[in-house]
Amino acid sequence: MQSEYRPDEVEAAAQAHWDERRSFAAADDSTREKFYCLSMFPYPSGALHMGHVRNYTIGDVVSRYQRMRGFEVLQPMGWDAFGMPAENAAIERGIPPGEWTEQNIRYMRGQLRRLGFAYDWERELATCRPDYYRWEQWLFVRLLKKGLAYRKSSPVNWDPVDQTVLANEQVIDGRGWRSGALVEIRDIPQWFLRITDYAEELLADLDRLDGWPEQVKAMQRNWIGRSEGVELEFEVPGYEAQRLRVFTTRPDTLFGVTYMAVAPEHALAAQVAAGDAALAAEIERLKARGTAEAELQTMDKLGVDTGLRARHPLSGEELPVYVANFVLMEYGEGAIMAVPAHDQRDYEFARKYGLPIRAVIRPADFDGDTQQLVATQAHVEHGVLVNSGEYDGLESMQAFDAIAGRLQGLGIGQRRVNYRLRDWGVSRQRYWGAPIPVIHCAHCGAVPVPEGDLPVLLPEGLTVDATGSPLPKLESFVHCECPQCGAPARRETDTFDTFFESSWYFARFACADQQASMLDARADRWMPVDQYIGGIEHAILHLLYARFFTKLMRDEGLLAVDEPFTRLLTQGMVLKDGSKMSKSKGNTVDPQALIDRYGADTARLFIIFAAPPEQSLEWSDEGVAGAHRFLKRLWTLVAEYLAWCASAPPAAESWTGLDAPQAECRRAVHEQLRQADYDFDKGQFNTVASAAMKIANELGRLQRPAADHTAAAGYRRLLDEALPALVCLLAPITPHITHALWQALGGSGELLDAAWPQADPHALARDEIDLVVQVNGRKRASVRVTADAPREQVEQAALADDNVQRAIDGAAVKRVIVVPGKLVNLVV
Ligand code: ANZ
Ligand code: ZN
Repeated sequence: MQSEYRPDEVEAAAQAHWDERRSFAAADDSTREKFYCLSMFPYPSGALHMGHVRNYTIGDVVSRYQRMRGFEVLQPMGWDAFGMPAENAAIERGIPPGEWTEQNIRYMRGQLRRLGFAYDWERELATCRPDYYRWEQWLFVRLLKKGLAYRKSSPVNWDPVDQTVLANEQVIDGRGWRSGALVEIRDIPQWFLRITDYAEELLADLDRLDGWPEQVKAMQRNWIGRSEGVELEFEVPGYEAQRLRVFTTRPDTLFGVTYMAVAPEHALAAQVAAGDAALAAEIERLKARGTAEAELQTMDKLGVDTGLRARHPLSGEELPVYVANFVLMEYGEGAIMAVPAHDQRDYEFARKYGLPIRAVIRPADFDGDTQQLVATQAHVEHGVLVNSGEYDGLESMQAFDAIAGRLQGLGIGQRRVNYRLRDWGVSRQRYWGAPIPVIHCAHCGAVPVPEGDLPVLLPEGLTVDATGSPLPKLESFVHCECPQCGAPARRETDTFDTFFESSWYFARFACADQQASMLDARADRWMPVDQYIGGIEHAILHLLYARFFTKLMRDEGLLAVDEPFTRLLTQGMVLKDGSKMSKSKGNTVDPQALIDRYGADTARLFIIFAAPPEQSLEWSDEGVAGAHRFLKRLWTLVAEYLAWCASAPPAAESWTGLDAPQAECRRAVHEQLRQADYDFDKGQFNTVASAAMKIANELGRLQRPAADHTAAAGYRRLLDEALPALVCLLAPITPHITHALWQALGGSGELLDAAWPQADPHALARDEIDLVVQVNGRKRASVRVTADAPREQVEQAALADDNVQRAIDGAAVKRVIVVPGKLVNLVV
């Protein structure tokens, strides 16, 4: 073996070796238990960034480890290849999005290969290819027929200068990112998936995901937002429907209602607008609010009085009815009973428009002036009812039941569960996505494309400009025949939200070559993913949609599992100088430069060693250099040992052939092996790396005897065991150098399939141990005895101690209790 560590040669040789043997092709029919390890696939943006490298290194370490533990491992990789950046690049550079994307895939695939990730490249997929997206078109058609997909009008951001729809992230401070024009909100018909039908199951099944971080489950619960409340009706004379229906989670505050409010899109608003042009204009203005959730929380609460009056169902009081921008049409009933004393939004609105604020809830331990409680803000906590007639003195929860029951009895209220979760709008007015397989016919309406006509191919090679998708302008794409009546018709030109693609790719990897169906039996062999790894930024939408699709596919009979990901690891950020590495901050480190300089193993080792996977990792050039120095030392340790072996005697025949320092060294090695095994199972890969470093240090520190010295045989026995164990321990983290060292050490078979090293309990046993000596239960001394000393010997040693003798003070010892390995208690 070469005396110098040359990473580029070592890494190229290892990779060639694996390629030749198809080492990472997962066998669908293996008799071994399966382990499916998946890292979130990347968007082919151009080049890997450090966050990718971290994500994929963690995934690779898990995969290689599970393989050494005897599993048949599947670790695939692919490309989340539709999306806006490709369109932007096309606009800026005049390259068709498909070309740009494929070019990036080629480069990034090369980078991933260079990093030595154990991917089954035979299953590689790119979501922009028809053999992938055709199946989501197929599924969509099935969902349409089941009523799980539907069309309705919904607001989008409209750029009046570029004449195009903008995504939320393209709206900056209310203006189009490119044109700078004030963005308008327009309602256009769009396609939706009925994820709300699955809200209950999506919520309930979170409780079964023991392998998910609590934080992620909490975010999902919150997003689904189940609330229990009451749906009730207020009489509104003069309103065509006569009754205004609202949803409230706080019927206990019913006597605190001082006004009503409806969304600007509500039928009541439309009615009053129809008869009053000035009012209509104001209501129109109230509609102009962003489609982004965060904005709704912080925006100014604005509204207008409709002139209509509602009647309070219990007190009979008259309440003004407003149109307000903070009431959402999509939630509950699109209308609210406003309780400004106990709801902060209602409070701000009431202050602004001079509406009364009436406290009806007080804290249980409060007997002052309740109106004082709401002098500066709403009092939102539960409490005890006041100013509420016969309900005074009840606790909020009791009052909830009592008032809900009363309303139900009057036939105007109903208990109801509501979800914050909205149906998923999957239409995007963009080019670089999967065409939505629908044809619009003047006679038949929206007709699904017949299964036999799928896929609807996305026309490639089109030039793109800032005016949005070229599809609606492409006559050859748009013009078609109605599949039902044969009349000339128009093809849908919206494409799917790119979350569509990432919602099922994990299942497709099981059978990526299947041309006849979306999934096949292999999906049941591999699913669920045993370990999923990715960024916390996907904690809500991607994971929710993936869970939803899994249930959709199950209900289509395509998949047997209820949940896609058994265990989830969300890796921490990569920081530099304390802040997240990002292009905008200009503090990135290019992984390619790192690999070019030090090789893949150094990059991998640094990333694993520098922090536990879930925590953020602070970049350190010093740390990288340190990782590299360690690998060089490791290489030298093995090279020098092998050179020494050439003239050394055979290894000692048993462990008794080790001298004292050697035996102590062996014990230290095995203690680290035990620790590493424990840590690896808990995902603490950083301490596995440090255990390996400690082992190397122990071995390096030990005196290497001259080949003709009596200690040589013991030394050889020690290193013949310890070096291969060390190599195995590091194999998942630094697979290339360990591959070379394993071969040099004459390891049998492939290192990839070598058994994960286990500590030998015999090696861990200490020769001598310290025992506590108690007299009548009080500690008096500690004595050193051999680990396997018989009882009499332990007794003798205890009695021989001066402190013990003093404590006994000449009394007769009545009883001796020995707890092996721990203590001796003398009872006098
Ligand atoms: C009266 C009330 C009093 C309310 C109070 C809250 C506190 P969650 O918990 O998220 O389900 N609400 C209902 N529909 C709405 C809509 N379309 N747009 C905006 N707000 C709406 O929230 C339910 C509460 O949000 C409901 O209970 C209602 O205000 C409001 F002290 O009714 B509440
Ligand atoms: Zn037709």
